Amino acid sequence: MKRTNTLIVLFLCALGIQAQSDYIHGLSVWFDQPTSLKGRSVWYGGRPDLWVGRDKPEWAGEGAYNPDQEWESQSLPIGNGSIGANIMGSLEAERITLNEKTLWRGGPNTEKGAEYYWNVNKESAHLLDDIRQAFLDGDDEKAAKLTRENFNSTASYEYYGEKPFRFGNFTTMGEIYIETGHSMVGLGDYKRILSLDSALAVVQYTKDGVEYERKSFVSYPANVLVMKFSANKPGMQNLTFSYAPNPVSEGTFYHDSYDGFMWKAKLDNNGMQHTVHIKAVAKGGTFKLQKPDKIHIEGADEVCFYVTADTDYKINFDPDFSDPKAYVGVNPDETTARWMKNAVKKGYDELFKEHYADYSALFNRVQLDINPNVPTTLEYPGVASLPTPKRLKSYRTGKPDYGLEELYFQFGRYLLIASSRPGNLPANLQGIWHNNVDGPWRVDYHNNINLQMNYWPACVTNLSECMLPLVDFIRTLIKPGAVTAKSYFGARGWTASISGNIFGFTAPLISQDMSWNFNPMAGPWLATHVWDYYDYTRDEKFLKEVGYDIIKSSAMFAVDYLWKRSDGTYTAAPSTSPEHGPIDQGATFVHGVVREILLDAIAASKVLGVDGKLRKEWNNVLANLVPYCIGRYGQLMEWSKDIDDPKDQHRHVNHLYGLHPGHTISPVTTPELADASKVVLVHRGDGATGWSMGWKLNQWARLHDGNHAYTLFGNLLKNGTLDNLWDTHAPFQIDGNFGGTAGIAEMLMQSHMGFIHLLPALPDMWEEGSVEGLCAKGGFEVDIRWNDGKLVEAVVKSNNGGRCELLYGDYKLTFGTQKGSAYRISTKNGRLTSYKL
Ligand code: FUC
Repeated sequence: MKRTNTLIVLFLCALGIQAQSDYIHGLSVWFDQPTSLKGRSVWYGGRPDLWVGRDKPEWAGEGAYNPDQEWESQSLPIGNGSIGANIMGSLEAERITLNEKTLWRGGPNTEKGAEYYWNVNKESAHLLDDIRQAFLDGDDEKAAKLTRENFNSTASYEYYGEKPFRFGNFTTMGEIYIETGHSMVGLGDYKRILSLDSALAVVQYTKDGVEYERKSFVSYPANVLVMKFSANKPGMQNLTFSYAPNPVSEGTFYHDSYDGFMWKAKLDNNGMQHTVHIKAVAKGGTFKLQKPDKIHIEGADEVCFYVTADTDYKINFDPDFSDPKAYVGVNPDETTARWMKNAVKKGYDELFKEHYADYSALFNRVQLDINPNVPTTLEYPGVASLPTPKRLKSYRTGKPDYGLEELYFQFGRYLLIASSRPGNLPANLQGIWHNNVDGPWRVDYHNNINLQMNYWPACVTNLSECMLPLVDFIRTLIKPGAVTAKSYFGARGWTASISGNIFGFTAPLISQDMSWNFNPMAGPWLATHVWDYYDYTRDEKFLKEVGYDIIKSSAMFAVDYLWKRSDGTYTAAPSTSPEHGPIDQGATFVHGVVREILLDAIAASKVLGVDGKLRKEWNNVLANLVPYCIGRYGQLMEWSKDIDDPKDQHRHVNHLYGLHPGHTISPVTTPELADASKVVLVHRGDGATGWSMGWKLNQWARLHDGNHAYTLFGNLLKNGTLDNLWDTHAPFQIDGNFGGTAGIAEMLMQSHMGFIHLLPALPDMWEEGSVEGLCAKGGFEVDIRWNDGKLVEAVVKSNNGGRCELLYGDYKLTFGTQKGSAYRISTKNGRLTSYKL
């Protein structure tokens, strides 16, 4: 985005001024066509005719297809990490899907109680010797059979697999309708805009000569969804507000006079209490129709609706396995009443001011400007003023649009702020947004790439506090995960498996398909993020009080899980490469994760000066771990045998874990392994589902091949992105958005190898540009400006003091820094120089 536009928008937003064109010319995702209301009854897989008013849809919406296609591709997502909403912007009625992050079915409070819920792991550890002996005997089929039959659990992943459904699923908080009485006749100038500059959704149109506007945002400080309906003429608001609850919740409407109501309910399967509190405040006009579930206003000048929602869910790091209420906390009537009182007292303007201050303090930390001076004739003329779907369409035909690329990068940051804020759970498979009773993969926490990918952009794009919900989530896994670690592997520490819920579920699922269901590296992989958080922030207090125990116990698990062979070497047996291939006696992916967590644990123990003896053990395992191998095609081998197929284009590129997200393969330190990784990426091709392209983009960037990384980024935008810029697998999955944003940062700056690498993978197409505010490991913030594909200057701000090592091309520079000081870096007389500012 061109900076002048940003400034205008920020200035106008700060003043609370409404200026239609400024929203679309800022960083915005926008549409010029209203959506229909046809997806309104989505709860029976889009078949409202199946609704008979009593049978409850336990299952609706599955696989790659969301029955409400408009919701998926045309809606505008807003959120504050707790409350999520999608603004549909239909004309006759504003339709808003509502979510609260903790509204989940399943858990220990289901019908058969806590002990049943937790009694899910199988005691299989004693079989490891037999499995390993089978590998020694060359009987891989026996090893596979024993693994298949014993390393699953008793928990179904589908509601129809068991009653009660223990694993559960993320579920909708219902839908809001605000009928306007408008028809499409006489409609003009329609726009539905998501302004990333202010985290505000705006719907504008003219009708019979009157300009109408709806503005919506979800405030993090006030925990409320705020919607304002206005027009440029008084008395034009004739609105009927209604709310349709989640059909699997059972409850009662309570009305508050004419202008508000509450829905107090419990989920059918686990009794989770939840409350939605709604209030309307009008300027002028009259409230009519005293109904418990409706608000009707006639002839108002302006109406503000406030909606707040909560559940009784309580995060618990130390659940009592006999207590069905281990995750039950405060009555949501109390919290929502408090939030509502505060919201109404403050009113729209003050709430927006507070929201804007909170949001922009995070969002504005990073600026990206690509080819700001490119002659517009090189870009598609006028592209910047097209609605987003048309921009995407033009981009798909190969026409450059650097503004769209910047927008995609910033959209990932926007989504993270909207779906992951301290005090609530991490972003799930769809962030915080889902429109159905149940959904693909239970809209869960998927631990074999997806949840991890969600957090790749957090620290590097200067949003480290958005990572804290992930750390809290990991803490929920430790106690139950210790049982899982012991049952299946006789191991110390803890681990998780493929799928997580919000009730500490760490076991594998019932399936015997080990390719996905055998995933003991879930725990260690998650724990590497805890070290990353420390490494970026250098928050030693965090490491000491929270982080270290997680990292240490994961490293202990990893060591115990490995098979120590008689020659003293360690290998992962049994193991799998997620979602792909056989049960193996040394999947490269597992070794990659083990290396990473052991290196993290060694570094962490050194920082804190503790656990010297353990550190020795970790170093010894690292030294004796089966090495990475290069196979017959020159490829990095995925399994212990050289069975890779060069035609295999599987979406998971697990064996390159050490290249990315890990750091044990790099063109700088292990050039042969980097070359072998490149062979794998060439074999896998440049296509795939959304998140997979996002992953390969990061991996090409780590190979310092900017042009190839750019190809993957282009393919992600062209083939893995919906009109509203949401990533699609299909269906919508948010991981690809986050992977994409992280990948762009990786193209511009990397810091995983112990030094800050400036412009490591700059594509030729990005001739000129600048990025400000990226974060590097070691506690640095980095601004970079380049021209003609070359570094002009960089500014490194040291937030923590200490030595700074830099690499740019063949130039290296090391210098001491003072906490709080900034240094200008430039190339002069054939070398890199630093100058304290
Ligand atoms: C991983 C992927 C699937 C899907 C699921 C949610 O297991 O392999 O394709 O994205 O997560």
